[in-house]
Amino acid sequence: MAFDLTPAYVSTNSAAKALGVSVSTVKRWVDDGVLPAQKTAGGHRKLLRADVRELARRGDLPHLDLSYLGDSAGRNREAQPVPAELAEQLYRALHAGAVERSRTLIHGAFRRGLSIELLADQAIRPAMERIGRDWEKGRIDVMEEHRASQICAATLYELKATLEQRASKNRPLAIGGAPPMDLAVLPALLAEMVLIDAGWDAINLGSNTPFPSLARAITELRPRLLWLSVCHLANDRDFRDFIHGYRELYQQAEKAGVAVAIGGRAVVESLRAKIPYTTHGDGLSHLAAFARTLHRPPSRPRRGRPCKT
Ligand code: B12
Repeated sequence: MAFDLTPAYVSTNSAAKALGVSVSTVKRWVDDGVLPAQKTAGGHRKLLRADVRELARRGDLPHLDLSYLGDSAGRNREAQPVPAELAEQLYRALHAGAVERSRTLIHGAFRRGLSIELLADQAIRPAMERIGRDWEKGRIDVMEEHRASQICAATLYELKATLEQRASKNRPLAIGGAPPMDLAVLPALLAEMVLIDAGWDAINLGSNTPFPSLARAITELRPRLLWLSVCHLANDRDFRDFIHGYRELYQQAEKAGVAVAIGGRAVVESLRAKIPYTTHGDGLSHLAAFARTLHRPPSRPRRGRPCKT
C-alpha cells in the first residue's frame, strides 16, 4: 500500500479567504485550538487543508469559498453538487417562487465548486426549460415564468459581483448580448459571467441590442471577442432580418480582428448554414473552452506553501 507522506498545507491567508473570515480570526482560532496548526522553522503557521475543510463543514460560515484552498481545479471537488440534483431542486424552488431557497442553491453550488458554465448548462438551463414546458402546457401562468426568470437574474447579478471582486487587472475584453427583438436576459448574462470566470473583462449589452450598437461597441471598445446569444427568432421575417444585420456585424468584426462566438436556442442548423462565425456552441461550456484558447489567465498563486523543513 502506498502512503502519501506529503501533507497538503495552506497558509493562514488562504485559509482566511477560504473560510471567509479575517487573517486575525484564523490566528485566534489557531491560538484557541479551534483550528489545529503547526509552525514552520521560520515561525509561520501552516494549516492542513483537510483541517480547514473540516472546520468549514462544521462551522456556520456564510462567506465560505473553498476555491481558495487551491486544489488542481481551483475548487473543492469532493463537495461539488451533482448538477442534475441541483437542477431538480432549483426547478422546485423557482416554480414555488422561493427566493431565498433559489439564492441558497445557486450561491451554494458556486461556493462548493460548480463552475459557472456547468451551473448554466446543467442546472439553470434545465430548470428553466421545465418552467418553459409548464407554461407551454398551461400548468403555470406567465406570472410564475417571469418570477422564475427574475429570481435567477437577481441572484446571478449578485454572483457576478463576486466574480468581479476576484478578477485580475489585465484582462482581454469581450462584449456581447442578445440581438434585436430578443428579450431573453439569462443566456447573455450567464455568457458574461462565464467569460469573467475564465479571466476576461466582459461587457454584456443585454437583451434586444440593435446591430449598429454592437458594431459601435466593436469600434469604440475594441474587444477581442464578441459573443451573441440568440434565443428567439419569431418568424421568417425575423430570421431574414437577423441574417442581414448579423452578416454586416460579422464583416466589421472580422476586419477588426475580433472573434465572434454565437449560440443560443435559435441558432439552429438552418441558420448556421447561412452565416459566418468564428465558433458556435450548444452550451456555455463551449464558450468557456473557446475563450480559454484565446486567453489563458495566470493560475492563482499558491500562497503560503511552506518551505520544506
Ligand atoms: C424565460 C423565458 C422567457 C422570458 C425571458 C425573460 C428573461 N428575463 O430572460 C420572456 C418572458 C421575455 C420570454 C418571452 C417569450 N418566449 Co420565452 N422562454 C423563457 C424560458 C422559460 C427560459 C429561457 C431561459 O432563460 N433559459 C435559461 C438559459 C440559460 O438557457 P438557454 O436560453 O437555453 O441558453 C443556453 C444555450 O442556448 C446556450 N447559449 C445561450 N447563449 C449562448 C451564447 C453562446 C456564445 C454560446 C456558445 C452558447 C449560448 O447556453 C445556455 C446555457 O446552457 C424558455 C424555456 C426554455 N426552454 O428555455 C421559454 C421559451 C424560449 N420561450 C418561448 C416563447 C414562445 C416565448 C414568446 C414567443 C412568448 C410569447 N408568446 O410572447 C416570447 C418571445 C419574446 C422574444 N421576442 O424574445 C418558447 C420558444 C419556442 C420556440 N419555438 O422557440 C420557449 C422554449 C418556451 C416553450 N416551451 O414554449 N420567454
